[in-house]
Amino acid sequence: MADFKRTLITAALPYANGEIHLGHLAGAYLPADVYARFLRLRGEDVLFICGTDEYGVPITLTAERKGITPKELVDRNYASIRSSFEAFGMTFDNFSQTSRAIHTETSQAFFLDLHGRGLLKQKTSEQFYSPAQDRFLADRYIEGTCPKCRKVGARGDQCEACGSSLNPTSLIDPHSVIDNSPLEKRETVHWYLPLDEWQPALQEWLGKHPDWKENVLNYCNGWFKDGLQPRAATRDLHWGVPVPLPDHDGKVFYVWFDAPIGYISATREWAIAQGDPEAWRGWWQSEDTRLIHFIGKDNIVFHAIMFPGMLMHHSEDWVLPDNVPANEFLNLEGEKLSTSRGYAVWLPEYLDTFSADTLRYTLARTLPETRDTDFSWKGLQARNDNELGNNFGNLINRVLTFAHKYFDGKVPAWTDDDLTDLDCAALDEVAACMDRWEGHLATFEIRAAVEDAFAAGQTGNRYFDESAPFRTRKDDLERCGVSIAVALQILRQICVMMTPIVPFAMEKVWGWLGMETDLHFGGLEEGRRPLPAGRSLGKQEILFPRLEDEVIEAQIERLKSL
Ligand code: B3M
Ligand code: ZN
Repeated sequence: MADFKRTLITAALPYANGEIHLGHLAGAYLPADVYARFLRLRGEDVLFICGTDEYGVPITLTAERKGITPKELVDRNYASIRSSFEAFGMTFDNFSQTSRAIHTETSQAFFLDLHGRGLLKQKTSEQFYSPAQDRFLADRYIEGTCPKCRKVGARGDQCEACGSSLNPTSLIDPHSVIDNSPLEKRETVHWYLPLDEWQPALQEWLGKHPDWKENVLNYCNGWFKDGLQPRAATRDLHWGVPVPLPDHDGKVFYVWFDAPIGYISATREWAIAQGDPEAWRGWWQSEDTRLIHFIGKDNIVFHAIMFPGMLMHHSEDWVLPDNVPANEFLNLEGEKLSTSRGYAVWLPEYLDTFSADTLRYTLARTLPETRDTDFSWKGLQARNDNELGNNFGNLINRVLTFAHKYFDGKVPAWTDDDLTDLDCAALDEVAACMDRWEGHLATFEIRAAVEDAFAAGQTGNRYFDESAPFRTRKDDLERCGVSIAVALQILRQICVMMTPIVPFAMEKVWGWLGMETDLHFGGLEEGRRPLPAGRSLGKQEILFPRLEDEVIEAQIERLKSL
């Protein structure tokens, strides 16, 4: 890997058509946030960018249904998504919207750069148009009579009755699913990204990234094998970034053309807010910047193929993604999530009753890093009670309680010479866990990193039992003090390891340990060093209260009723 000075992290822009659910969190947002927090702990220069993706047909339909404008809808959803992300502990440096002027300007300039150099293909085709609604319709909004089995109600892409896959222009009596209005064929012109022509360059570039996750490389190689097809960059629609060419009223960018450019717009917006409008270039146009896109698997083609192709063929030199650590899907109680039937756990509702840390921990333990995984409420309860509570919470509680009760709430006096084999073995083991933890996070293996932290917690608890300060305090208070000092050092390392996972709780622990460095910026270094004797410790409280069966059962029942 080349040397780099800074890391630009992006998380997929959530579509502003509804709330965030656990599938989104497990796919992109939690891993991105854990990684960003990890790099900041190491003292690295990080910029973490996100925002809502606000254009496209589904948004216009939801807005119509609610009797509001698309802009009103996305502004509402933006505010709600932003606040639940914040309560979940996401640490974006900027969370923007693609409906803002800066994005219109940025994406139009990008389009004009490609278009002005003749790189976009212009093609005329026939598409269905609703005169009543004055709009062109995408295939999935077209219905008609099946030309094969003559049943009514066949979709533009498929007839459910006979199973034939259809082309919308072959439907008899085509009409709009939205309002039943009759449709007519009209000619329309569009611009396409020539991904077919870009394939060799993309393949060569991807060939230089054998280190990417296997699932991501497999998807990409599959598309290459089938041969990339040109992809539309524009649409006939009124809600979107207008195509910046004369005589093209009613044409906007295809949402997947403008959305990735949203990462750039959001970085520009951040730079302006910093009072240094050109600062975005250091993140996008500099050789020593690393770009990492966190996404779910359904977005791979756009981030690993389409957007890099766009960046590569722009006239300026852009940073290309250094990695695209995409996750697979999270299922819910053994079933696929379905937003259309409401089969999901929504973040704002979750946060009404439960803690962000418990969810972050549970998801981090079950992230679909290499294959689809399952979230269950019983699993969450067990992770909270048995792991957060009994392993981490217990260690934190017993060590601090002891220090307050017998050592005046201070780190007991100790020197290196006081350390026994048992002490050294425990410290070495935890240091080894921490090295593994660091290696795992650096390669996006978050589940494994949490296991390392968990193992350190087990080591800490075992050490406490074996060094038995509850016995030595009666006949050898000095030895007892050394054990507590060692246990406190273990605690501090665990606190660092757990910070990206359960940041709300660990911030408290860091305070109780009386740390000097900001835990979130550069705390890793301090966390590795022994705690100075005599430091005053804060009074602890319960960090991970147990979850009652009733509240868990209620959630399970809710899902069953859907
Ligand atoms: N809005 C995610 C989705 O709705 C999509 C991500 C855009 S990232 C540039 O599937
Ligand atoms: Zn049919």
